[in-house]
Parts: sequence; C-alpha cells; structure tokens
Amino acid sequence: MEGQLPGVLADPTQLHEPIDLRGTTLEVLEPLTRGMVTIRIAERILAKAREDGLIGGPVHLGVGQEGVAVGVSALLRKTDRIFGAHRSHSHVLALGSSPRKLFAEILGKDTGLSRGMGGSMHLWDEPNGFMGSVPIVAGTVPLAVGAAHAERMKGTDNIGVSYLGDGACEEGAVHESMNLARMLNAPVIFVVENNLFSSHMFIDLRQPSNMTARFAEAHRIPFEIVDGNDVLAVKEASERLVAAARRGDGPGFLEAVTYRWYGHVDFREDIDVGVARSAKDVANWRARDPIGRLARAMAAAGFWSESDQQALEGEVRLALESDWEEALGDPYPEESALMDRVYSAGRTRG
Ligand SMILES: Cc1ncc(C[n+]2csc(CCOP(=O)(O)OP(=O)(O)O)c2C)c(N)n1
Repeated sequence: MEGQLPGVLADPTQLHEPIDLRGTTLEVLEPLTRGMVTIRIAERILAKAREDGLIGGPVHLGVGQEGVAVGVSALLRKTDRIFGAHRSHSHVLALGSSPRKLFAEILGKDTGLSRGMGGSMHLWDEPNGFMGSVPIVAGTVPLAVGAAHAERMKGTDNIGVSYLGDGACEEGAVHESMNLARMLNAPVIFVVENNLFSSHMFIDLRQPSNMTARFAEAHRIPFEIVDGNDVLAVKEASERLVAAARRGDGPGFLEAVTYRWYGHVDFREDIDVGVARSAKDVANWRARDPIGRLARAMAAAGFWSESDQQALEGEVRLALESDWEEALGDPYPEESALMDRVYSAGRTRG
C-alpha cells in the first residue's frame, strides 16, 4: 500500500490501447458509451458557450473524466444519495438528469435543476438521487456520510456516494468524515476522481504520495484503485464496493485515476489558472481517452463499427444542441424569487 500509484496508472504514456471488454455484451456497453458521449458533448457545448460569452459564471469542465461517473452510476438507484462539488456536470448527467435542465440551470433560467438559483456549481436533482453540490471543496463530504447513515437508520439498503477530488483530500473534513463513516458503519462510497491536479497545482507538489487510497487504509475502509479512464474497470470495482455497502459492511473508497483535458475552469486547454501544463502530458492523456478506448475495443470485438459510433455521437449531438437552443429561450426567474427560493421565510431568525 505504501508508495505511489502503480506507475502504469499515473504515467500518461501508458494505457492508450483499447480497454479489455472482459466478456461483456453490447447491452452493457451501449449505455456506457452513450452516457460518456452525452457528458462529453454537453460539456463541449458549455465550453463553447462560455467562450462565446453566453454563460455568465464559470464552468468547471470534466472532459476526459467521463468514465468515472458513468461507471459508478451504473450501480446506483434513484433512491441512493449522491453528492458532488464544483465539477459535477458528469455526476448529474450520469444519473440520468435532463441535459436541458442542466443547461437551463447554468444559464440561470427558471427551468433549471435549481430553478436558476444555483448555476453550474450548485446542482440538485433529488428525483435522480443527486442531493447537491457546492463549490466549497469537501463541503458535501460530511453530508454524504450523514445521508448514508440516515438511510441505514431508516432500515433501507440505499447508499451514499461522495464524489471528491485529490485536492479535496487535503481538507480536514474528509478525514473526519471517513473516520466517522467507519465508526458508524455508514454505507457511503467515497469516490476520489484523482485527476492529479488541484486547480493549477500537481499532486507531487502538494502531497508526499500521489495515491489517495492511503487515507482509506488509515481509516480501515476497504478500497479499490482503478484506471478511471476504463469505464468497465470503474463499474466492476463499484459493483464490489456498492454490494458491500448495501449488505451492511459499511463504507468503501474508490480511487479512479483520470485527467481533465481543460484547465481548472472554463474553455482553455492550454492554461491551468495561469500555470501552463505540459502540452505533451495533455496530448498523452488525450490518447488515454475513455470514450475512444472503449469505441476501439467495441470495434475490434465486432460489437460496433466506427460508423455506429459516429451515428450515436451525431444523434446525441443533435438532441443536446436542441436542448441547448431550448434552454437559451427559457425564461429567467422573477427577481423576487430570490427571496423565496434562496432564503426561507419560515427559517429566518429574530
Ligand atoms: C474550502 C475551499 N478551499 C479552496 C477552494 C478553491 N478551489 C476551488 S476548486 C479547487 C481545487 C480542488 O481540486 P480537486 O478536489 O482535486 O478537484 P478538481 O478541481 O481537480 O476536480 C480549489 C483549491 C474552495 N473552493 N474551497
């Protein structure tokens, strides 16, 4: 356990080949492909709109990281309790949220997931299990533990999921949450999307090891470390962790190693909040594309031809472009709604 991530995971010159399909079927692979493609194209639309000045606030894009949310969500139910943070478009979309409502939310429209009051970083979609995201790094991690514990107290086998980053692991609240989850036996899965960066800073400059699963070991929480750009590996590891949490074994921890192609925020790929990343690293990580590696594997296995992949991407793009156009035309909330929706009259003090 001591030491660094297995070299092959953190080395961007590795793992460019098609993923191992492990005897799966097209019925399993098609929704995984569609899920990743939906997230990728939706975020590309957001990147362009931000560049064109159509979106007022910042957007934190996870292009390149789609395999994690899609692999984890394959095991989740609408009654599970899922929490994210500032980079959560993938988390809600992978749960089946409406892209139209996500777009509307980011545009501040009344038809949005949080009725236009939250924007990109305050997402909520309880009907699909998404209980919220906040930009305060690690802010929702304790909430996920509490929600998971509440499900256990109610006698359900629903679980909590807390998506967090390698940077969030530097927050004290994460370690208190993991300790408490273990002590309470809370059925929560901590999913670390280890993209090796915390805004502009590489993990080697911030931590003595690039492997965040060491924190799980410290709290006696079972963990798995996977290639986050291999959606099947993520799904299979999640299967084991989720099954254990549902049957009452307590928390689990998934470290999914991945990379974001854009900078920390918005549409530039060459800038990471002022600090340039190595263009070679970005190019190598692009070659580890979770979508491309799955598509090539499916083509090699005879499940899928290149033109099937293009047809799917075209179909998804058309639907998302129409969602975007509709969201652009949606109404903004009345200004007075701010007082009703953001502040609750019943809960004011004094
Ligand atoms: C408590 C807190 N500290 C600092 C910030 C500024 N901040 C926003 S995102 C971020 C980086 C988080 O990195 P990570 O958790 O690895 O997620 P990633 O951005 O890589 O997806 C930081 C430091 C913040 N929003 N909240």
